[in-house]
Amino acid sequence: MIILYELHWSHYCEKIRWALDFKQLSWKKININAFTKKEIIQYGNEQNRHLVPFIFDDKTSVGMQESTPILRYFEQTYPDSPALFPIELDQFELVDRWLIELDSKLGLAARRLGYAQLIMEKPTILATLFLPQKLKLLALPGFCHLSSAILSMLLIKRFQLEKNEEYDLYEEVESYLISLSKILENKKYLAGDKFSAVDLTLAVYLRPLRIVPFFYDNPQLKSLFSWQENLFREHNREDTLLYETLIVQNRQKKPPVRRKIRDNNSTSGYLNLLSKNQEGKKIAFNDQESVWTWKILLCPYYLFFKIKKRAISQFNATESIR
Ligand SMILES: N[C@@H](CCC(=O)N[C@@H](CS)C(=O)NCC(=O)O)C(=O)O
Repeated sequence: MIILYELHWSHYCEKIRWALDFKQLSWKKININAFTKKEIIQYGNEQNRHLVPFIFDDKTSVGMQESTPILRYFEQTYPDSPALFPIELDQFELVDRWLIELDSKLGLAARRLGYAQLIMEKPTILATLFLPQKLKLLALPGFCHLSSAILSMLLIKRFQLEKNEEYDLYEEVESYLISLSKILENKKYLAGDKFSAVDLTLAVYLRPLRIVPFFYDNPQLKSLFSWQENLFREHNREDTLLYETLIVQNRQKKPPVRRKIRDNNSTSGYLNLLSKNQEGKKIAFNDQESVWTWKILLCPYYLFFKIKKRAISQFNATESIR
C-alpha cells in the first residue's frame, strides 16, 4: 500500500493521485496539516524541506517528495503496471525533461496566479482550504475575514506574489500556453503518440488557471482547456475541486476579477530563465521563500497596494479587459 500525504487542492498532489490510479496501484491518501506538517515530519528529511506530495510505500519502505521523482519511482518500482513513461531511453529522457520544465515553469506560475486570483476575488476560500474544520470559531464571519487576510499575507510572502506583475507573469504564461496549444493542434498527446506523464502533468497544472478569466476566457486558449477537459473525462478525474466550486458560487453573486490586456507584447523572459536554470537537473525549481523574515512586515502593503489595488471587477469582458 502506498500512502499519499497531500493537500487536496495542490495540483502537484493531483498529479500523483492521477498517476496512482492510472498505474492501478493500491493507495490511500492522508491530508496533512498545512502549518505543522507533523504527518510528514515524522519521516525525517535531510533537506529539512517538507513538501507535499509526499509518499510512503510500505512495500519498499521508501518515503519521498517531489512529484516528478515520485513518478519515476513508480515507473521503476512497478514496471508491470500501465506505463506513464516510454521504455526507450531517449524517449524516457524526453518525457523527463518535459516534466521538469512543466514543474519549474507552469506548475509554479499556475500556483502564483491561482492564489492571487483567490486573494483578489474571494480570500475567505483560503480559510476554507487551509484551516482545520475542527476550528469552528474561525468560520464565523469576523474571524473568517481576519484569518483570510492573514493567510493571504502568508501566501504572498511564501511565493512573493507581489512580483507577479513585475515578472509579466500573465503575458509570460499566456505565450507559453499558446505555444503548447500549437503543439496539440495536430496531435492528442504532448510527447510522442501515447498518453504519458507529460499529458497528465500539463492537464493538472492548467487547473488553477481555470479560475483566472485572463486565461480561461482567452479565445486563443479555448482548445487547450477543451483538451484538458476531455482528458479529465476520459480518465475519470475530478471535475472540479472545492476552490473551483466556491469561486463559481461566488460569481453568481459578484462578477469575476479580471485583468487589463496589455498593448505591447514584450515580456520579462522570467519563465525561460526558470527553465534554463533547471536544464539537465533531475529536480524541479521551487520558488518558496521562508515566511518568517523581516519582509513579512511589508505584506500588508503588498496585499492592499500591489495585489488588491489591481483587481478590476467587471460583469463583462471588454476588448481591453479579460
Ligand atoms: N516541485 C515540487 C513542488 C511541491 C510543492 O511546492 N508543494 C507545496 C504544495 S503546492 C507544498 O508542499 N507547500 C508546503 C509549504 O509551502 O510549506 C513537486 O513537484 O512536488
